[in-house]
Amino acid sequence: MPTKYFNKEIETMSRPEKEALQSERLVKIVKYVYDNVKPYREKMDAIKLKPSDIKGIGDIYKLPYTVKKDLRDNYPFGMMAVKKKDLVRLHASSATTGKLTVAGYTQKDLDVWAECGARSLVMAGASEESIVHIAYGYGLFTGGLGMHYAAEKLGAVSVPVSSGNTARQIQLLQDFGADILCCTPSYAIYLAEQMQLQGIEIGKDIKLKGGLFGAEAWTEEMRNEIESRLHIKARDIYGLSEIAGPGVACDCEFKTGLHFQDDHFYPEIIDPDTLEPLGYDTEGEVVITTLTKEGMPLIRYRTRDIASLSLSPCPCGRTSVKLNKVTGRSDDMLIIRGVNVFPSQIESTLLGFEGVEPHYHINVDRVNNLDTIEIVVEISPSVSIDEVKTLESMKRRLADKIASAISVSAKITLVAPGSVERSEHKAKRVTDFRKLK
Ligand code: DLL
Repeated sequence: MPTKYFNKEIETMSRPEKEALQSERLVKIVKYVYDNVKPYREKMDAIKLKPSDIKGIGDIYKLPYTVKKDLRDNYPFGMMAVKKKDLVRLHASSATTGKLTVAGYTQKDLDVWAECGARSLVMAGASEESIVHIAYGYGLFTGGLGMHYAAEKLGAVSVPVSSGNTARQIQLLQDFGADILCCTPSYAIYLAEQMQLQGIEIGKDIKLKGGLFGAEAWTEEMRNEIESRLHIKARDIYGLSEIAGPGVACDCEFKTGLHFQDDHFYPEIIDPDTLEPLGYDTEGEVVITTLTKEGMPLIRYRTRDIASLSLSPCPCGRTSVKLNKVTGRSDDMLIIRGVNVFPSQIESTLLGFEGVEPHYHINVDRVNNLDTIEIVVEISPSVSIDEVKTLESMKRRLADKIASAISVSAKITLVAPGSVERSEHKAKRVTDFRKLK
């Protein structure tokens, strides 16, 4: 069957044409951020770089990097290039401190994002005939609304179920007969398991054909599991709220890497320690420049994701640069059931909680295909380890506090003073038992 595209002209554009387009857009966006975003003007002035020094995509390395701290220091609106009246939506994700990382979008930004999502849906086999079951969370997280508008842009039917309530998800999948599923890969496996437990005949009662899975790192083995359990083709979709949600890159049926929507988002790979740009096929930190964004354009944004880029041709005919599966992060951010969690958020909650000490260890695991997080924390010497009632109440209150800080429920294990291993060097606070490589 010939490959289908959402936007054939762009998706199969020759590399020289694409580079000319990227050059033209980079020159424009650099002038735009210099004129409209004070932190960028300051960064460029500091290194005596004028917008006119950027003559094409080959000059991108001259530009300064942007990091999450820049967003935090300018929270909430200091990085926006437009007035509030021109923004139409805000999204946000966790940051290392209590503050969220905020992203603002204009209507044009949302249109571009929906277009990239629609290109991804087509890669998963969707068409305007499709029913797209969206089990990513709706809200500040970009998963739900991102895929929602993508499905509508394609002209498909979106089913905005959001996350949770698995029994209802399964019921609706049967009743509405969705052919495309969007959720985290771990939830896809969980859904399959629950369907099997209920004796549902996948393939007969469930009509799914394809799915777009992302928001967390996953392996080829996991892809095989999802494909065989749900009888579908599983595609990997990548994105981040600061740039755009799902749809920044996505893989096609040939699985040669995730096609980067590089007419709108320009990727680079750098060495996270020396910050030197690395070439193709070398793993390093993914850095992205938004080429067309109006609301919150970002120049050379350090994503902290570890992956490599490739220019090898894909039999599907798409010509974009490809992102090889993200294998990890260059910071300590954990992704638990698709939710970004920084250990520092847990630490500040523990520090503000009476009766426990800042000696803790975080265990992350995957049980029955769902991520779990356990926080082992020492009680203060003033609390008696024998007072079961007091400990139970502490555990409950702490669990509530942690859940509201990180948006994921955690198991709390209270231990006697002195039992968490001390370190003379950098404390190793997290053990991740999930096998992702
Ligand atoms: O996770 C956007 C998204 C929603 C992508 C739904 C795909 C599907 P954030 O919450 O800002 O946005 O988290 C972004 O999640 O920097 C990666 O570390 C990780 N991530 C996202 N997609 C993938 C993927 C959304 N396909 C952070 N593989 C990113 C590996 C992923 N990691």
